[in-house]
Amino acid sequence: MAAFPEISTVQYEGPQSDNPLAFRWYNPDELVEGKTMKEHFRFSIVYWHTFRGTGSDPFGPGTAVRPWDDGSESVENAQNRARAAFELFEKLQAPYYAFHDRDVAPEGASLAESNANLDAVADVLAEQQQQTGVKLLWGTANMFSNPRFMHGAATTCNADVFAYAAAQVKKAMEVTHRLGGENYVFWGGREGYQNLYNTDMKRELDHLAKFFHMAVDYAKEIGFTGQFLIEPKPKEPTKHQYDSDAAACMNFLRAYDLTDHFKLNLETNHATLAGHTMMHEIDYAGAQGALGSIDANTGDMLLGWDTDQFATDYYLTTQMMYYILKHGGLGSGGVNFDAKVRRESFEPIDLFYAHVGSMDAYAKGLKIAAAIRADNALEDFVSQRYSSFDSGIGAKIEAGEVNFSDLEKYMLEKGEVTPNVSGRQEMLEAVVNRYIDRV
Ligand code: XLS
Ligand code: NI
Ligand code: NI
Repeated sequence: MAAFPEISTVQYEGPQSDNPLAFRWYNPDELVEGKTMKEHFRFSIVYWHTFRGTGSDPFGPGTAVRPWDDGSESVENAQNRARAAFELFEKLQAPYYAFHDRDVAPEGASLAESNANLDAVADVLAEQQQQTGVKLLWGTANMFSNPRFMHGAATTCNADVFAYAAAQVKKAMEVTHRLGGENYVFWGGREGYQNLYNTDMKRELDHLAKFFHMAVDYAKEIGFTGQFLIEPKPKEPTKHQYDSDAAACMNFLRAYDLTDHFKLNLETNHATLAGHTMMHEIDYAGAQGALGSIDANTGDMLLGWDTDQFATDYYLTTQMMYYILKHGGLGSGGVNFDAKVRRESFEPIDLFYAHVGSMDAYAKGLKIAAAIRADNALEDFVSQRYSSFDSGIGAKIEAGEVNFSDLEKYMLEKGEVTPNVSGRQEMLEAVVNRYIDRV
């Protein structure tokens, strides 16, 4: 029985369409900078919000109506849910999906039972992937919901919990590998602390690095060649998360000799929680050769938490796509909708409106970004702005040919600096508007 009987596969109808269940901008086969939109985005739907989210909040229970789900924690219900999920992935023309182990299959009374449940649901996932051609962007392990992880997983104070987490990741990696997952993600749900009085931060960071090295070793052992990704987030649920932003992650990876094995999975709402723009995070990761994938969502600037909303703002999607293009794209990553419908949007069809609207916003953002790039409308300005480093003393500084004494001598002779060039921020902001108008 179909889970979404009233919905047929969403099609591209073009910008003039008034149909909220049609794409106006996302045209999978359309070429942008020599690649199809499908290849640029590698859109992915998340299992947790879309199929396990109920709309509950601290003030009330779930509101979501999900007729295909009997609400039980049985393996059978999990398998039926998987079938409904693939129907949605297919109808949205999403080529990928992503899951946590505990979203797809119920946790059992023991580790052995949980593993068996996961295998039983993975059978259906494999069968559905086969039938629909939808692929796994990444898998991950939920090591933050169960009370055993209250002090963290790899950064816990309890060695048994560390061992449990290792066993859980081992299994999640095996299932991800079995399903052909192209990446494996670590988001450190409770890898952080609430209060330093009770915390040995150095020891926790050392343990986290040990854990990641064990994951790298195990990938080799089983022949998993997918990309490992760390997902930065500065807070929530803990007050201080260790993987707070792209820069902190890179510093950690470098300090513990892990940069060859990990890239970053950047999330828009996490960037804003860290006090950054998403384009900042993308450009920083890209500059470090570590742009892996993105969790596409947005926060609400009037609320201070991870609201995980679907992004529809063209400025945001333009900025993101501009810097993704600048760094050569997302490689084995994708645009993964780590986003949930609002509690009031409780009907199944809202899941479609949400994804269609945001896929379109990214598609339009891509086209705007490509148009800006085609004219070098920002790039020319930026290279001109730094042109004093192209020749003369600037070129010598970049080439490492001069030291402090040389520069002192140069300046004593010259006496004063050549006047600065204007930053022209206001003009450039209007330039971006011009391209938003035109596309
Ligand atoms: C939570 C994270 C989480 C990860 C996967 O804020 O975004 O959903 O993406 O564990
Ligand atoms: Ni995320
Ligand atoms: Ni998040």
